[in-house]
Amino acid sequence: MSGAGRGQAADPRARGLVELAPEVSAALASGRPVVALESTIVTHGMPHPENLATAREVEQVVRAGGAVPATIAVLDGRIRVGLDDATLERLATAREVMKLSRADLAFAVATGRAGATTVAATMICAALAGIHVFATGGIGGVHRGAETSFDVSADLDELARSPVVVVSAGAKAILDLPKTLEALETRGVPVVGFGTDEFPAFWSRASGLRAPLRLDAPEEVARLVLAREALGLGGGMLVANPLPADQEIPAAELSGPIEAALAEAAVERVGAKDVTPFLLRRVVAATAGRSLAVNRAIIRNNAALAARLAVVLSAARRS
Ligand code: PSU
Ligand code: MN
Repeated sequence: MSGAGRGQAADPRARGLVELAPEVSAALASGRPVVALESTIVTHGMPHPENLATAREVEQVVRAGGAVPATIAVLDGRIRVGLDDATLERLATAREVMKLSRADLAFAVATGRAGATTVAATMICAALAGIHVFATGGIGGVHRGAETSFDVSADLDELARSPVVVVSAGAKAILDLPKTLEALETRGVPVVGFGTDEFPAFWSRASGLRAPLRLDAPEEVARLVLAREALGLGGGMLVANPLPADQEIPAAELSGPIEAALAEAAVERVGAKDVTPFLLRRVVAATAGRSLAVNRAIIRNNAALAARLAVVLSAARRS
């Protein structure tokens, strides 16, 4: 375990810039399970008030699974790991919150701007704090048309770099999923279908693509994490966790809304960081909110698995 002291980050250089909530700090100091949670879902991925409700319920799910939740954001010049309810509410209702990745995490710290962490930035902060398991909805990936736009999420490079297990429902069908899997393989990121042979497409269980690896129990995932550590391979991995069949939206029902959203994004010349939030908003509108309800179910489902994994992993490390 990291040996992080009370209120201090695991990496001594980050002291003073990373503030751990007392509960998170105490759990890490005694090797108890902690699950990191991102905040871009809250600020850019969902409308108010569903964003705040989701942020709260996801923390509850982690607690019910026996782990301590640590939602991460940048506020007042510091990386905050573990937010109290008032701070969560502040974030969920704030305007002008930056969407932070590796490129601009330090900018928000240096300027005192409020920032929400994407998968990439959450991985960096979790690793700094000594947290090894992180639950999100879906990771960013290779966008359709990336061969001309070069739009590839920094989440993929971060998965290759920061030693954190990310539990996600695969990646969204708004992306180019075959290219996303290719990019992960090139970067040496293990992609494990959890209880499935197929790589899930976020709202849908089916993508038509095989998950490169498959495991069926949290204990097996923990063994993989420990084997990677023992071999010194570095970097993180992706656990692709599909929704239960009775909760998904079948892929065929989403292709229309997704195509329409992509066409609109092209007409409006949406670019850079705005692409993912724009597409998500358009799909929510085109499905009359159904995709939003399913998005919430996905995050809960991933938080539950992440908690199980964190519990097993912390027990394994202590034995
Ligand atoms: N998937 C979602 N909701 C989101 C995101 C992904 O269901 O809000 C966010 C995550 O924070 C992810 C980011 O890391 O979008 C990827 O953005 P980009 O494509 O700009 O790298
Ligand atoms: Mn991008």
